[in-house]
Amino acid sequence: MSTVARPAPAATPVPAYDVAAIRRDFPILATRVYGKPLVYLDNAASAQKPSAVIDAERDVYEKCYANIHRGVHWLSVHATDAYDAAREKTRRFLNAAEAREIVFVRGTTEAVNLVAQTYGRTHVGPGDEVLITGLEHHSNIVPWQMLCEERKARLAVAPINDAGEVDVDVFARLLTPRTRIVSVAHLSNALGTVLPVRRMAELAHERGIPIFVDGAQATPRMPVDVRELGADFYAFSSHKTYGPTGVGVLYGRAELLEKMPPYQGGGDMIRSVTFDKTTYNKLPHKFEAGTPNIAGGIAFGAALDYVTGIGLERIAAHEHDLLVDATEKLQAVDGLRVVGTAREKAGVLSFVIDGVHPHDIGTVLDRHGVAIRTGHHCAQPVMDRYGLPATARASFGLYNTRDEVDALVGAIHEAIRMFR
Ligand code: 7TS
Repeated sequence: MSTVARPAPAATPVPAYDVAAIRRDFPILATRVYGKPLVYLDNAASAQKPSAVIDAERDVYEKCYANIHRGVHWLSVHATDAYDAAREKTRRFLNAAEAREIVFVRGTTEAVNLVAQTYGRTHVGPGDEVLITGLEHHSNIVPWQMLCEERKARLAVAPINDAGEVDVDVFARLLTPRTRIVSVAHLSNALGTVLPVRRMAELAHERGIPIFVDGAQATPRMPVDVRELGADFYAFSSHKTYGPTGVGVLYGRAELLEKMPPYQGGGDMIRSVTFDKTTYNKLPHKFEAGTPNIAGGIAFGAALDYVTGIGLERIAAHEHDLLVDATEKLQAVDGLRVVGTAREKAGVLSFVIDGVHPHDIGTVLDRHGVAIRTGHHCAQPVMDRYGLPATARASFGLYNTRDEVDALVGAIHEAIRMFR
């Protein structure tokens, strides 16, 4: 029985999704693993990079590399312009109101820590509550837990049902007069559930509570409009969105960022320094101490150009097609159970097989060139919810094909044959 609805036919014709041409943009996809073509289905962990991104990073070092925001010389001015252009591309990508609302960080993890340590420490006190959900990645649990421990506050958790969905009514009941901030995933990395973030934001805002959205899995797979969603904070990682590692984004509404204390002290985040007193730089620089990942940031801009060039709507439709196809084929495998059957689901497919440990599935699949992730996916509470130590997880990217779904299914049959 399939749990993922087939997409409705598009109202207006769109150009065909040329996955073969897209694949040629990714040099690594030509790799052979143990003599077999690579089938890369670990995109939720990190996505591969198109030549446009690889070339952009090389171009920085070959043509316009210098430190930014400090030089009067030609190279520094050019590097600064390119870095600032990446910030503007990010603003457009999220439909943020202003570029100063885009803070560059190392990744989603750092963005959560930044907000927990700045907004959190100034707003959360003894007896207060931080509300998350039962399907968060560790990076959207532990920073809040650390904050709650320090501030003697309580971490409240909106539970998930058997399908892996958060019941919005239960969520609403957990918003109390003591709730100071809500932090939720947009798309679960362990189950693929898409959360009703817009509705959750409305409910939080009705009570004057801000909402942080962990968009690490969403930005590669669906269009995101932070203003339409009503997100006060939104975080994502370049490396999952086809860009380089070591770059990430924290979007924050200017009004909130203005009032928050800095995160780290150092160069670039200051206006003036004396031994008596330091005043801080304007947004977003107040939150960007030290030399950032300059080349990575510029190449991240190229990654945003790449995915928006294809179109997030079309990427979403393509991955939905793969998810439907894979779900149908996997559910037909004897003894295989899909974990996470939410009505709203995208790009991520977790499963277990009777009598075969997920790690053994992963190892046999690897021998067939099929790369998936096995384990707890840095979401141990999700595994606990289902009473599982681990799952096997296939996660799709914009370059995956139905043939690769078939390779996945074929390799799973091999694993079952070997271990049963
Ligand atoms: N939030 C979610 C929902 C994630 O999936 C991840 C990484 C993070 C936060 C952390 O992102 P980072 O870029 O700061 O590391 N998820 C995974 C995964 O599913 N497999 O490996 C990393």
